[in-house]
Amino acid sequence: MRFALQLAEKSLGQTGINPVVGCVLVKDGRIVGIGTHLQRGSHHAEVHALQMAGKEAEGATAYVTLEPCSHYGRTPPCADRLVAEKVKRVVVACTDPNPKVAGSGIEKLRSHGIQVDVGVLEDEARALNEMYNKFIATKLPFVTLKSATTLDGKIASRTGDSKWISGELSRSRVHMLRHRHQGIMVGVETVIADDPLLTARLEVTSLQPVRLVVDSKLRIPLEAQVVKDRTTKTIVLSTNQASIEQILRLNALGVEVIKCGDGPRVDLRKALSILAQREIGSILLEGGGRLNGAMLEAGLVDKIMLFLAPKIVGGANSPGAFMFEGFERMADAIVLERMTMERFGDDCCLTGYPRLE
Ligand code: AOF
Ligand code: ZN
Repeated sequence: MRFALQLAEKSLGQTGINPVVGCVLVKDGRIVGIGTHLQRGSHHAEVHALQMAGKEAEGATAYVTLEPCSHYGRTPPCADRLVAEKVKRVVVACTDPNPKVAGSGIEKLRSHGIQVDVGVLEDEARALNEMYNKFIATKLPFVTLKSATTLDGKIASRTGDSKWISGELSRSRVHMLRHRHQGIMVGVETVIADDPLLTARLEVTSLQPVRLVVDSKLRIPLEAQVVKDRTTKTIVLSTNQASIEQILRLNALGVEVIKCGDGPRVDLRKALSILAQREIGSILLEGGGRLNGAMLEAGLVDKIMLFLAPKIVGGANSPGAFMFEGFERMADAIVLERMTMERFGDDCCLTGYPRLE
């Protein structure tokens, strides 16, 4: 199962709104087939492993990181295929939260006399699909807020200088994070201040997430890199008050504008729900402080990754990573759970999950 989880992990970022899944087939003490789900619409993990095993699948044990599916989606049910290939036993890490599956895959296998054991390395398997789990259950994208700050919580100096806060190792980690999300979101102030490219730049060519800019008044400069660069698509999230002339100018440059709500500000929940309908199931939120604050206040942030650089820049008005009105009482503060810490050179990365009441 550990090996199956490793296989699944390698596909993070390339299955879209589908889960990552790994499968290992074992017979008479030997691995006879392995598989991982590589892309939405192509074979599920079990099918790859069964095809590799051929005749050896009969009587084998399948280790699968997610309950085999029982429904016709873009591909036929894996449970049927495991039955047809006469697999003897199936070991499952965790059940599939997809309402179309939700235990029925396991039931189907058992009803055909296959021994099924559930719950091996369950926590690891669930954590691996945290984005999928949220999306399939809520039809909202999973949002990871990533920020790099000084020890005093600043994302720029008092003059607005921000290059660079974190070190090279942290920054290359961020490109992997970009690869693993379907969208990268920033506020228009970040585009105006930093003119970022917002692409995933790894040592090898990688998939590119969609760029999402929250911009209620369509202030985005037409010469911004996210407008001019063609590496990936850019979507601007605005409001019904957006000027039609500016929308047409952006459209002419290949940028789509989506109106999210009638108010003076972008309705962030509505924006996320529209993006989910377009099959964007995961978003890396990269600031700035005001958008981070608004997303947090709206309860739309699922995970926070804070890269802390060993620097203190000071400045009473230097921008912070989380800017919102704030709470009167400490007892009302947003609390993070399941905190972990990693090191990237001299930077620390703190990861946690805001407790959603
Ligand atoms: C499995 N093994 O490797 C995966 C599963 O549209 P489809 O056919 O790709 O189906 C997608 C659904 O199938 C997805 O929401 C989840 O319930 C399940 N994914 N199941 O047995 C796999 N990727
Ligand atoms: Zn399947």
